Amino acid sequence: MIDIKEYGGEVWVYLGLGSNSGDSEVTIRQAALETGSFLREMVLSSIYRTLPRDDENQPLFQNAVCTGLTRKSPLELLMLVQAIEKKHGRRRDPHRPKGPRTLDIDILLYGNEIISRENLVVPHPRMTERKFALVPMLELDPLLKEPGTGIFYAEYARSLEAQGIYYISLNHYSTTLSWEDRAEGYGSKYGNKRKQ
Ligand code: PH2
Ligand code: MG
Ligand code: MG
Repeated sequence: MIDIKEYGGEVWVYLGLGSNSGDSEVTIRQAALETGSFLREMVLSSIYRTLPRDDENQPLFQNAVCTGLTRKSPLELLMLVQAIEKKHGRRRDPHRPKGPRTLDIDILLYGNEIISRENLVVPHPRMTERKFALVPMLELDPLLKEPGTGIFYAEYARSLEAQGIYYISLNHYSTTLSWEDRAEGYGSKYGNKRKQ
């Protein structure tokens, strides 16, 4: 099968964006626009509100995924996304590696390549257990498969438990119903707890 995604020496990449400090939505939209300088035909998914994972005692996140075509090498791409993180004032508490951040950009996929270096592992090693990465990514391409295994990412997403992923981009919707109210409709264990 011809992989049109690598046509012309360009590679499709998927970047995960996350923020839970400052004006997260503005930061994510701005950061995605900036990736447009090295991602041709950049497309940004909807932005989702998501319950924090790993380090759970921190504000809600906003997460999205962007994709596009690049000629940059994986390590060049890493440096470019780190420069965007830095530009948005990324500060991290060294004692809380998974704590609050103004902007986190992770390389989820670099074409079909499997990369394992000290500072860069692709596909992102935890993406198959994180709906905050899978759901926005699958919005951009529901048929994406895991490099190497060929397993559909949709299959991983389907088998995961509810993780509190809330769609928020429909602005008219948010004015009539707060996300907390909709969270109850989602049927997650968090809905009622957060209402009081
Ligand atoms: N990032 C983390 C840890 N936990 N939780 C959510 N919901 N979204 C994130 O982007 C996130 C997280 C470490 O990078
Ligand atoms: Mg991350
Ligand atoms: Mg990161």
